[in-house]
Amino acid sequence: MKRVITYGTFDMLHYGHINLLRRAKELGDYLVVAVSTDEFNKNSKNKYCYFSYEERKKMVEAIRYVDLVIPEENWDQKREDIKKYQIDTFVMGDDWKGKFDFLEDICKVVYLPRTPDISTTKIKSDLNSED
Ligand code: C2G
Repeated sequence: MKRVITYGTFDMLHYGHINLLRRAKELGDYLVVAVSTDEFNKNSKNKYCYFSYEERKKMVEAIRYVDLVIPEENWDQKREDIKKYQIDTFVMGDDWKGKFDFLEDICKVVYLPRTPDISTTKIKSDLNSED
């Protein structure tokens, strides 16, 4: 059983997120997704989410590629998560390329090309410009 993990905010879920999760799942048999909590977003990522952690968790859990959703509460839990969930492959979009290479001593680190022309920020700005 090959186990994969990825991390994200997944606010205003869109097809870029789905593409990432689909490809992450293709790298193994079991996909763990760590969704950032509201506190982590506010205190460390300086991100305001439209949907709460509980709402974002529910949506990610509903995705067919996802087997388990866990909370991402800080930047430093990845190594512990990889050991706890016996992860073989750590996956992120390539906007994070190189940022997690330090995990290569305990698992495979894969950066996947981002889906172009879609982001939560773009959705918000496009909606604002319609007003
Ligand atoms: N993503 C993508 N294509 C897009 C938008 C996002 O492939 N058009 C990917 C990102 O690269 C990331 C995942 O989808 O791997 C989730 O994106 P975000 O919710 O924006 O995640 P982020 O806020 O970058 O949080 O510790 C890591 C952080 O939690 C990542």
